[in-house]
Amino acid sequence: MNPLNSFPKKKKCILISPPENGKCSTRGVLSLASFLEAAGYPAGVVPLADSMRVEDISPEKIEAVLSDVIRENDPTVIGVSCLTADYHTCKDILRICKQLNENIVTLMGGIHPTFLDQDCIALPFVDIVVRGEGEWTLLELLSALEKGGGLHHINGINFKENGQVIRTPDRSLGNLSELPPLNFGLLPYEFVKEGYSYGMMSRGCAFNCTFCADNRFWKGVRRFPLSRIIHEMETLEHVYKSPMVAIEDNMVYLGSEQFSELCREIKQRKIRLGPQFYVLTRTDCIIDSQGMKDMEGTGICNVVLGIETGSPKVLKMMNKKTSPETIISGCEKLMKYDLVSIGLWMIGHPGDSAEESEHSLELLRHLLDKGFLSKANFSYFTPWPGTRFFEDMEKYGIEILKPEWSNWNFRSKTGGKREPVCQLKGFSAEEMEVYYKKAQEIIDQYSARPFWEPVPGAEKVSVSFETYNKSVKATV
Ligand code: B12
Ligand code: SF4
Repeated sequence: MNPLNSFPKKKKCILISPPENGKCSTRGVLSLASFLEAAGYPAGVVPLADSMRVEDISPEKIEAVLSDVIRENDPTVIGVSCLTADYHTCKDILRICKQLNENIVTLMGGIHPTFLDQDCIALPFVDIVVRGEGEWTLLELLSALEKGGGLHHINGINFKENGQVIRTPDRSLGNLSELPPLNFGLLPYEFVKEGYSYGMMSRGCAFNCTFCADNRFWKGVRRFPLSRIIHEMETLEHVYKSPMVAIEDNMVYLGSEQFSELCREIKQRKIRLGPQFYVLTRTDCIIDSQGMKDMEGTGICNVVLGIETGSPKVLKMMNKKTSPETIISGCEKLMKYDLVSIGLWMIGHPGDSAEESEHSLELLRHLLDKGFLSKANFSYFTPWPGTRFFEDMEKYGIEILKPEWSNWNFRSKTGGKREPVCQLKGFSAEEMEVYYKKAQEIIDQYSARPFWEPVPGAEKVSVSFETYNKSVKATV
């Protein structure tokens, strides 16, 4: 297939990535469209960030893009992929679609509508909500819509019929080996070239941290064949001259046989990766073995670790299954290899307090001082939909301070400045901010800001992966 074939024919199903995603080739919509195309159903992806910056999003700009897309393709269905932070824009997108052509069937899918399906289907301009994994549901849905039959037999959706909302049973997960590698040709060529693309070798997570809904969403871990990510890495490098920037699996077992195999393939095939290439993992998922040595020479240089806190009490509350001791030993293992370790930390999880945050900062200082950790990044706890905290805020003493979903975004809108969206009984937002500031001071004392963070004195610069990408591209 010609990878440069963006929109050569009319696309009956258009999938939209909202502008908040920036110049990121988001895998949700791309996987859906690649699956549909491979099944012979013409599908296209419209990344709205190709036409507007996050700072300039407006209904008028969205309408201008959508009216062109609708005129050129005359689609049957338009779907949008929705996170919590971009829900407001996703609503605008589907409202405008209906205004432009009321016959278009509008779909909302992604993590936010999966957990708040009743809210989303209640919107007058949303026809169908798709819950959970989308590929097989969407294909069945399009085939049913084409045949003009009912939708009752399709699992994993909410739809409207005679003024009633029907919620079909949850769908079981699909067989990942049926999914083709992502077809980046379904995105505009320049978008992929100028933007950034990440890879994934699996779906789901083996852990079940309280603050994260990924396990509830994906229900355990499934792996893709290794050939899939290799194919994507090679396509991005050779066709787009835009090497992959990261592996965004929830957790990768560094040093495992599977990961070593990937490393060996990267070296054997001489695949070039983005200069700040990173993988995400946990401190207890590092296997000190030959596999770790195999990473040498691959171009994987950053390991991002979900550390969260140094407080044993809060780690327990998080069901993180780690302790300060395992965190230290995991970081120590990494130190032996020529890798930059970047710890992600959180302030304000239920159970946290001024006293517990002191323990957290103690561990941070220890890790940085010993050189066990190279960089660190702090964010505030957010009670995401799909977690127990969202479902029962009162029980956990959570008080929401920023009810607007659009504020549930740590980066783009505040130009890098992070603010808590909630506070706890016994740990106020002001106190959290004090600890955030203290953490930042420690980080700066050790020059330990990760590559995507602004340097001190440049706080006004909007920090996003675009900033990262510019710096990456400058060095490619
Ligand atoms: C890469 C990534 C990003 C990328 C791309 C985001 C994106 N929209 O894909 C970028 C850097 C832009 C990003 C930004 C943010 N992210 Co992010 N990100 C991820 C990550 C690590 C992987 C996403 C991914 O590719 N998943 C794999 C694909 C295949 O799954 P999927 O997108 O869910 O799509 C499937 C289904 O949901 C469904 N589906 C999805 N859309 C649609 C649409 C239709 C029509 C249909 C039918 C089906 C359907 O079908 C798809 C295929 O099965 C996830 C964690 C994770 N493991 O999912 C966090 C995650 C999505 N991010 C999260 C967060 C919090 C953020 C930020 C708020 C962080 C910040 N900056 O403050 C921002 C929000 C930006 C915004 N859009 O407003 C949370 C979202 C929580 C929530 N309730 O919204 C997650 C779940 C991490 C977590 N556990 O907390 N992120
Ligand atoms: S926070 Fe990370 S390790 Fe914990 S459940 Fe979520 S993805 Fe898994």
